[in-house]
Amino acid sequence: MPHPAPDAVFASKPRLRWLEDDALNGEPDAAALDPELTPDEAFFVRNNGDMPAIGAPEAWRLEVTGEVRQPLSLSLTDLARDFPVVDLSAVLECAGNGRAFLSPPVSGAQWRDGAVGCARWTGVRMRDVLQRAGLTEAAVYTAHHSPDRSLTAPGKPALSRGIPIAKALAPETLLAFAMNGAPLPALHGGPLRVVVPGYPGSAWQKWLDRLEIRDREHDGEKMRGTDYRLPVTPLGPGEAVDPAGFAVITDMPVKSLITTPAAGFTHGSKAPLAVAGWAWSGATPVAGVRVSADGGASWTEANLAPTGEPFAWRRFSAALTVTRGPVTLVAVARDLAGREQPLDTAPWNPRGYCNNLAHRVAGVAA
Ligand SMILES: Nc1nc2c(c(=O)[nH]1)N[C@H]1C(S)=C(S)[C@@H](COP(=O)(O)O)O[C@H]1N2
Ligand SMILES: [Mo]
Repeated sequence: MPHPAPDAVFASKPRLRWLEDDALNGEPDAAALDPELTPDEAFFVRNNGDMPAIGAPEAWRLEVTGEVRQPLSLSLTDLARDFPVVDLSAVLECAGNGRAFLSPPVSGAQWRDGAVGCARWTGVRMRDVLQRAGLTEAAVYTAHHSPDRSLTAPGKPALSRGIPIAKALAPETLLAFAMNGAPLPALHGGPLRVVVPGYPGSAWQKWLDRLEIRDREHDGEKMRGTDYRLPVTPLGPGEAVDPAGFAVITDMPVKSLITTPAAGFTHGSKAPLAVAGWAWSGATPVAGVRVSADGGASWTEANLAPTGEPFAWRRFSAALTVTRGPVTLVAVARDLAGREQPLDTAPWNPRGYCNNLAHRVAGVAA
């Protein structure tokens, strides 16, 4: 596992399991995601390339270029002084979360359930910065640039993604410099990253040093071919892959995670078993969650916390009667459009994105 991170990096993330990968990629167990705001020590890390050398935050500049009337060059102090500073809670999930459960297997980082977290993000609205710069008539898409470099193609950017201009102007899209009330850690893109609630993690560019506005869909690193794209009409394993039939992922599916009890639990009393976790989705809000303690043979509608912030995850909970012996807990969330998590079969696509297969947790009732 030859990633080059110093010991202090690993020490700062005691809850992560590190993936077999040249880049630094780690995820926690589901049980570590039980707090409403995921603590830094349990927040997954996904790097496509190297960890860039970041100098003093005071020296950081954000350039705003491309289809704007007035290019800008802003320090972090300028950002916080010239624009309203806002806070919001939002789920950040890697599009590849759950890839390890696909059958047949798909190459790429073998995430299980943990490439997701919910944090409080503080920053300024991308919209406010773009309004200051003034968009030209031609502006249709953003392009996010950062100094991290590919580990396989020396000198090339590791990742340069973008979003449609309408999402760039949405009130929830931020340029964030703090996470859970602390300065944004370097592992999470400090000193400045993009926050795009509802979009896959790939859109949340870390170490943002240039925000470019383009007159067409961005074609930067990992925006092309099948990268972070889904086939418009479903493709089965072994079917011919034509990237022309793929579209950029701009929404995340409804999903849930059981965070209590932990996998391998023993429930030693006659009392009902307390089951709880989180439900989230992209643009379409969560409508409800049902849970089962017998692997899906019978179901109970869970209590769902009232809608709070639109892109934060919502607590579900239930007290389930269990019979002695092995217990398999299952949770299935659904959204307001009536879409439900698949119960048995992970949705397959050539790159293994957006797997929202129902989460199962096994234990024993003694
Ligand atoms: N500059 C840069 N930004 C990036 C990435 C990257 O490799 N480089 N990875 C993206 C992907 S694929 C994800 S899922 C999220 C992960 O954010 P995290 O490491 O803070 O959890 O960052 C995104 N932003
Ligand atoms: Mo990702």
